Amino acid sequence: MTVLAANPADVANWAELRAQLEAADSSQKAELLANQARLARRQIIQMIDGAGQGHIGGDFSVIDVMTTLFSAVLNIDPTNPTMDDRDRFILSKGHCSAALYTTLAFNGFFNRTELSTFMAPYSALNGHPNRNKVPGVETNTGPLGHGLPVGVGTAIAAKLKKTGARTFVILGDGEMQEGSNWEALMSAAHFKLDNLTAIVDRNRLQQGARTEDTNGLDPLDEKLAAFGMEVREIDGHDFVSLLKALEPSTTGKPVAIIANTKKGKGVSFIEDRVEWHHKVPSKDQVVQALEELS
Ligand SMILES: Cc1ncc(C[n+]2csc(CCOP(=O)(O)OP(=O)(O)O)c2C)c(N)n1
Repeated sequence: MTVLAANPADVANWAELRAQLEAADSSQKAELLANQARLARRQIIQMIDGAGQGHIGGDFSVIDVMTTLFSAVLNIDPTNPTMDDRDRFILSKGHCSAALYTTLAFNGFFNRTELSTFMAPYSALNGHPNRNKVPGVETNTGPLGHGLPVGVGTAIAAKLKKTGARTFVILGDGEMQEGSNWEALMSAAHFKLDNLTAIVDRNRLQQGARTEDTNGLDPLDEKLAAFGMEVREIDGHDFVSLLKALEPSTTGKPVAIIANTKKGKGVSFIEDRVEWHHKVPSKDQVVQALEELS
């Protein structure tokens, strides 16, 4: 098994982008983050092309949220991924591992050259993320409905240890059909976990169909509020809104962000099309997608 380690060049890039973002005004911030997310989408499409498998639709809907978190929000140190007071990030929709690996590598957790091994035999970069193989992965995910319960645990632990650490969990909207999420939300509200932010990637598609046609969630805002969340609903591709929504709770309640996104965002023929949940682009489509993302 490969042991993945921080790469100094990527750590330097991460630190430089962080410094630029800190000095930037809000429109410059959005521009810097958009560029980073564009590069991530290019990387993801090349990984899926190389592996011949992956979940491009959900990777592209969520990559703007993840880019914002890792580049601008999370208290992390890629050279010390188990730092005690780090913020915890959990990608509960673990099938979007290409987006997670790209984000971790771009932010210095391991060498980005490893990304070309995505889903190859003996690679650490499995289809679903494994915390024992990949630095920065807090918990194994893939079976839907487990990330938020773990996030409730890390948020409670941070309270007990008084570290001030925040926990962020990204869930798919189809994933919200798993009852375990609603049990976790009840606990989050009960324990007043204002250090927990649950982000629903509301792309309105799941595997094989539209979410509202399968097992509808609307009115999701009202349901989350009824479960005791401070609800923030935003355009999940708008970096200014994302930065604002990712700020700490103002009410003492856990935060739930409904990030309205498009599955496949960024490439015209992939956007909002159900078949691109895990369809693999042809060689011509890879060229076209890279052109659109250039
Ligand atoms: C418990 C469980 N059931 C089924 C699956 C198979 N599965 C993988 S992705 C997916 C659809 C998820 O939809 P959503 O949460 O909306 O993710 P997104 O559309 O953002 O990719 C399903 C059913 C799984 N990974 N885990």
